[in-house]
Amino acid sequence: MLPKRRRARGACPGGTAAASAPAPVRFPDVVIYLVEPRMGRSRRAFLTRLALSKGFRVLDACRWPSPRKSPQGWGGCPPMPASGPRPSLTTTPPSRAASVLRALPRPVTAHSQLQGLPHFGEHSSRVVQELLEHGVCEEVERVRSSERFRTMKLFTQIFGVGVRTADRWYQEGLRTLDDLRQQPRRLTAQQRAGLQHHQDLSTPVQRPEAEALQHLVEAAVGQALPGATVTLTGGFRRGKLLGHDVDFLISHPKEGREAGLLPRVMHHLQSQGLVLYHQHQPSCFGAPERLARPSRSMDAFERSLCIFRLLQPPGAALGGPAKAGPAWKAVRVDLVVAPSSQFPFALLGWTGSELFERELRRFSRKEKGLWLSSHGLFDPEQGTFISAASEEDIFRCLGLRYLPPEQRNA
Ligand code: DCP
Ligand code: MG
Repeated sequence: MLPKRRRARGACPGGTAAASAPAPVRFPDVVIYLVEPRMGRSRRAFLTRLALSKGFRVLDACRWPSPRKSPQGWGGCPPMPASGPRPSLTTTPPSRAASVLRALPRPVTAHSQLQGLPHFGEHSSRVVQELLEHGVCEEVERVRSSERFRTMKLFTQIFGVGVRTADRWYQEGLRTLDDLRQQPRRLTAQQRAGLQHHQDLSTPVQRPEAEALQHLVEAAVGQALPGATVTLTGGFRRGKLLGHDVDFLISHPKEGREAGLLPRVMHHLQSQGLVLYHQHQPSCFGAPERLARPSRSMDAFERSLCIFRLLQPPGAALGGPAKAGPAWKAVRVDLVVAPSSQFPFALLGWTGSELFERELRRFSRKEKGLWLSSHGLFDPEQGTFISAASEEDIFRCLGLRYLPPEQRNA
């Protein structure tokens, strides 16, 4: 047995057997989950290899996803409006079990399908049973209709409002958007913009809209610096049809050429009247190893958090054909700039999903002793970064089979 760290580095770039091309899928209707929570990595890798070699599909070589943090606990406020394909159970069961449900490839239609799934205790099972039998669960409905849940949900959907701010406002007795509008001085510029365009911003962005925005951003970036690249990331890269915003990663193949690019891009976009609001955040690179720290929740890339004014095609007004609706729609857009050496890590990090990233980083840290972030893969024992030229390379470095973006919708 090699010590943990040598084995981890030995996995790159050749990869382990688990990373080599799997045999053709012979049983497409069968998915194998390795659910033993304390299974060692060698045993899991062995079982994964075995299943793949026999032609089975294995959902994920990582562990089961852990729940999203929610200060409200069971029935707490979802951080983002739900969109995209989901299990047919649309209410919120207890949170660890909810993560498992979200990771299933198919809707749950019978209670027996829960057998053997982790984190399904007596309580979660009862909730699911009630939902399957009656279509509703009394406990879920009680939470969903509670004043606190509804207020937290309303407030956290506003651009620039997180759970802590929403909670503070709730404690102070604020309940409605009008309550907030009456107190503009306590709002940040971002929150004011969020409130101003709240109706549009709480309408999901559709894929054609994301593609139209991609063309606009590409044109502006091309004008500002020929050769610079624009990549659609976030949920739309994972194949989602709807999103709460549109995320782009901007880079240039030659390291350093991206410096100073974003303000020029914003200038081009603004001069065409496409920007309703934007907040520029310069990069905040400190000591390199600090960027890789597992505790870091946010990366240090330069970015612009924007609200775009997206012209709507004729007849596509939100108000419907009978009404003279707005000819444009406000859409949230994030533009993030990454130097080319960090691009594969930034792409992986910004493709998400958030839960997938969290689990991948946890796997990297716990199983490989390496710190993964949107900036790189850091070996804390050696004090060095492990370079990678692509997302595939990063998966190989971690000894994992490559998962295309569409399979990262945890
Ligand atoms: N991300 C990040 N740092 C941030 C914001 C996001 O690393 N400050 C990552 C986490 C997400 C991905 O980027 O996985 C995209 O973030 P979004 O919040 O836009 O989430 P999605 O695009 O996955 O979903 P949605 O459809 O709601 O936009
Ligand atoms: Mg997004």
